[in-house]
Amino acid sequence: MSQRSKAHASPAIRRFARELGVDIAQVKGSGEKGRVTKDDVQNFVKAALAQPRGATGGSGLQVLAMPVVDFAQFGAIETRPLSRIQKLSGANLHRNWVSVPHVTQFDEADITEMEAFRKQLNEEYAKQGIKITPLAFLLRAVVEALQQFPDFNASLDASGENLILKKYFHIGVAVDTPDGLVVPVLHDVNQKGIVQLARELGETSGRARDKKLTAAEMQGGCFTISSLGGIGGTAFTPIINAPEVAILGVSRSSMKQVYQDGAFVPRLMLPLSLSYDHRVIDGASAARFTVYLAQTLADVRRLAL
Ligand code: CAO
Repeated sequence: MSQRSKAHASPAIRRFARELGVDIAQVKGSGEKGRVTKDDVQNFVKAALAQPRGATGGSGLQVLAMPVVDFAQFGAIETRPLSRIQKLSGANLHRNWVSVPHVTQFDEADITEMEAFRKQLNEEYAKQGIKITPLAFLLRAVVEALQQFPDFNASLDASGENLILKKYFHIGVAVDTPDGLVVPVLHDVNQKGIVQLARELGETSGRARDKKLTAAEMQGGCFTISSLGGIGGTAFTPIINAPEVAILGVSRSSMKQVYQDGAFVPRLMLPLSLSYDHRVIDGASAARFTVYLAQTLADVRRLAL
């Protein structure tokens, strides 16, 4: 006799259990002669949901439940709700972190010449109120690299079996605002020069901080740049803005002794941290991408080509 037929339950209760994905044979009946009632099925589901998940295999992500701690027992506390942006971006970041196999490739670009040129441009355009930061150069250089390595300008389709290669170059830029992180998208970066990009960057990040971005301004990105260079740090591991397949983290440039032509020379080095989706991009491609990007930044004349 099968387990299923052993359980005493009416057809309606069996159907109810089936709808909830409950194996009725596992439910202990509290009714007459051990009959399974609706309450028994509901209690079974409640108990299953309340159970801490162990590493029991299966396809789902099964982790221990987070302990509930009364922090007040250890000292004074204050409770502050997360902002709307934090809740929204937190859910996306969590999904991306657990569902995309991330690897981060680190490199450094020699931006000594680029900085000299940037400072010169900055002086020239200050009168027009345009501030040219390294990010404007990075946007252009990233597009050069995306054109050279099209797999980075792509997304997996819903089946996960095809790569959709994009022929447009819209780049998201992570902007830190008092309410949390937002990622406006600069469109058609391949068609814009450094000065125009600097202007757009200033306007867009200002609008982001004033909470004036529209939903459309945050859509359509192919690749994201997260620059913490204005703040500090030497490297970090950014989370991919899926379904994009890579993100570039930029840290603060610093003067370093670099061995060149038989001597140590002081050079301004910019740290790059490229996180990529290892289902789509392999390590060798990521290393080639960052090497190419660093070469492009080292010789910004290439951007004019
Ligand atoms: N190395 C050294 N200096 C740098 C630099 C770098 N990599 N990048 C920027 N700077 C300098 C700029 O030149 C500027 O210098 P001056 O004030 O002397 O001219 C200063 O740092 C401040 O730059 P900025 O931050 O105003 O401008 P930006 O174009 O570099 O960045 C923006 C704009 C909007 C991206 C930035 O303000 C921001 O919000 N960054 C945070 C992004 C973030 O939070 N990422 C994390 C995501 S993961 O959680």
